[in-house]
Amino acid sequence: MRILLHRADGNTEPWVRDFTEVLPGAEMVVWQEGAQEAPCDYAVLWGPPAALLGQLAQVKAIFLAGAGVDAILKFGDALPNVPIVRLGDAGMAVQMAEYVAHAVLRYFRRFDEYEKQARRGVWSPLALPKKSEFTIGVLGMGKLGLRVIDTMAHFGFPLRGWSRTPKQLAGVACYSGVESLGDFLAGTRVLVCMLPLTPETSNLLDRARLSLLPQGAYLINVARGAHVAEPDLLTLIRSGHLAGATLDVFRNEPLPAPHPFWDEPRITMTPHISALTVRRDSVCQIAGKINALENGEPVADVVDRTLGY
Ligand code: NDP
Ligand code: OXD
Repeated sequence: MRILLHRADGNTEPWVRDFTEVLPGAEMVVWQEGAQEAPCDYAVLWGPPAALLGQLAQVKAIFLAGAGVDAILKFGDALPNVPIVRLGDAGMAVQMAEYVAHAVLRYFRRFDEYEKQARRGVWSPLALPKKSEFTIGVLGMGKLGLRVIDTMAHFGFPLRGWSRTPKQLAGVACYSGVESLGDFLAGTRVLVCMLPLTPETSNLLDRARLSLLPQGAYLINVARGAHVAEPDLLTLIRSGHLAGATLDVFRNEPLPAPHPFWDEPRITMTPHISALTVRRDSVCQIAGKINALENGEPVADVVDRTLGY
């Protein structure tokens, strides 16, 4: 069995090593532009260039070494008509829970303000917001969103979640469909975006939608930069309608040097690290799915190209 491997970061060597250990019968082929390779049975890709698509003609399935699928579905009909399989959790959900819990608690417990006070030598306890009014609203109740909801439930915050299809979850107010988004936002104090990027969710959080959040609301975006209209977010923070944001993802990554976010102290930024790919877990998951496909068995996390996730 031949497996084509590509990673946009070029760090293929440890992946080849892990795949060779986990799937000893497989021959790993690292994609190189211009090289004429014999056909491969499967491909494992992250951020492939268009030039690689020709090498996919005979693959039986494409595996993505990540959870988001926007970077592959953008190739549309140029992709072969084979299953595209993404990572399902594979060690990312717990990281998302850590990241979101940290950001929520920092805002809720006013640690930013204590840090500023400490710099000025000020010793002054601050009042806590009412927890019963501090509702966390999670956009996207999938593999990662559900783990975040479960984690935040332990802290006793009121919780709500928004998804495409209706859900029922004990202790969580569940909303579904675009017609319910206004109500969902109106009662959300901390909005956590954990949606896939699709034609329906692109630019979802624009000025009109963000304005539906109550005064003093806070945004955490760990999904994709294109969910948020960046100038609108900045306007609403500067006007005081929103208290601030923690952003892990941006329209252009790395965030370019002359970008107004760099100068806005109410925006906390991280370089797309909220959930890093855990290589060994990912290799084991993909290898398990390759074995299942070879045995004619179904696999989880197959992307629905029509829905875009
Ligand atoms: P899932 O596919 O498991 O979950 C997606 C959720 O979004 C589902 O609940 C789905 O609804 C909901 N959804 C999709 N479209 C809509 C819509 N139009 N309206 C309302 N809800 C919608 O994805 P994951 O949880 O695994 O991952 C989510 C995203 O997180 C990824 O797509 C990726 O972009 C991002 N990510 C970011 C990382 C980072 O480091 N910053 C790392 C990993 C992922 P339903 O349940 O009804 O289908
Ligand atoms: C992913 C990501 O989608 O790293 O897995 O953003």
